[in-house]
Amino acid sequence: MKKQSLAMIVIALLCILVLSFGNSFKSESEPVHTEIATTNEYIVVGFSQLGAESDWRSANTESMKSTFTVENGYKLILEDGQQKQANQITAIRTFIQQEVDYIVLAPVTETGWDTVLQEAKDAGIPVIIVDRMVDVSDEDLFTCWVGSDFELEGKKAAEWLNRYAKAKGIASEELHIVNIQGTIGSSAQIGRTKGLAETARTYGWDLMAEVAGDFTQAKGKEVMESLLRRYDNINVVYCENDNAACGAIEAIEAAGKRVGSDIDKGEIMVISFDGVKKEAMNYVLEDKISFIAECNPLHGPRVKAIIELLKDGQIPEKFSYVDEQIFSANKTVKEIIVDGMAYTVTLPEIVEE
Ligand code: GYE
Repeated sequence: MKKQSLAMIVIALLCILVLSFGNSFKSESEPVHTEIATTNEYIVVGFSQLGAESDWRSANTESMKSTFTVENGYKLILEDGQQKQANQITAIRTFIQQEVDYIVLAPVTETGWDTVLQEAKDAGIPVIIVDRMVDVSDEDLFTCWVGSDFELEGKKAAEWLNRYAKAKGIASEELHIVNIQGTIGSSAQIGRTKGLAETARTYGWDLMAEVAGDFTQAKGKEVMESLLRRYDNINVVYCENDNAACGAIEAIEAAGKRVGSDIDKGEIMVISFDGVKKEAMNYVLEDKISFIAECNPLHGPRVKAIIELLKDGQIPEKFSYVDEQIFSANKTVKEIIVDGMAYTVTLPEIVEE
């Protein structure tokens, strides 16, 4: 009897041993288990990009893609909102269902985010806003924001124009300006429009029209064509990004007019933003675009640094602004001062692709 029960215990122990070995072999060889194990090793980032309207946007998407790679320990889920807020809201809801670790949002316009951001907050997922801002009732609805000071960019462009006109002896009321705006309601549009409008008011410039150009080349061209039909005295075109500027230049040249800084000799001056599109940078070197206020799209590493802080349990700055330069090939103005800060005019650096 004693011998029998001892044998049974030994057999039982052997069974347990074999089973547990079997299991550990299984978890190494079965693909399902391996996948679950490896997914947990990555930080999953859901990025709702607003669209693909410009060269700036493409560079921004690329920066995120090349930063949040598997080699860097990330799994990036990228959703293109195609310029529609509704698509971006759907993307965020999907990220919540997928239980991503972080949500990154580049919002198309500022308002209308409260509900979906509350949903992300309730799910305990940090939301990092990038590029444009959100205008929400409670800033605790997002973790932090990183991007550019768009109003400052606008003020830089307007102040450069002021200095240029003064140096050339062009009277304020002789500046007949049209503004080809970006996507209406986006931070980049709101800030750049404000920067120009306020400076125009201060100096008494003739700001004749503000028309939406959607940050695209096609719309920039179309809007410029109609502005040229409406006004025969335009001498400054303020374009809220490089793509719209390139479109406007097409329209101006097609109408048989010349672009350039010599507005006292009948040229139409083009002012722009970004400094990303190669064609626009070359136009600066040719003085077809007189001035560009830089807007830096390379936010990938900045967002990664924020995620690393959060991972370590640290609190990132709520708002981080990127330092930016000003570009012109015209030698009339060498430096401008805006909000007490000096900015030196430089030539854009053209990086070969
Ligand atoms: O200037 C424009 C883009 O929000 C800063 O959006 C961004 C703007 C950028 O389409 O080219």
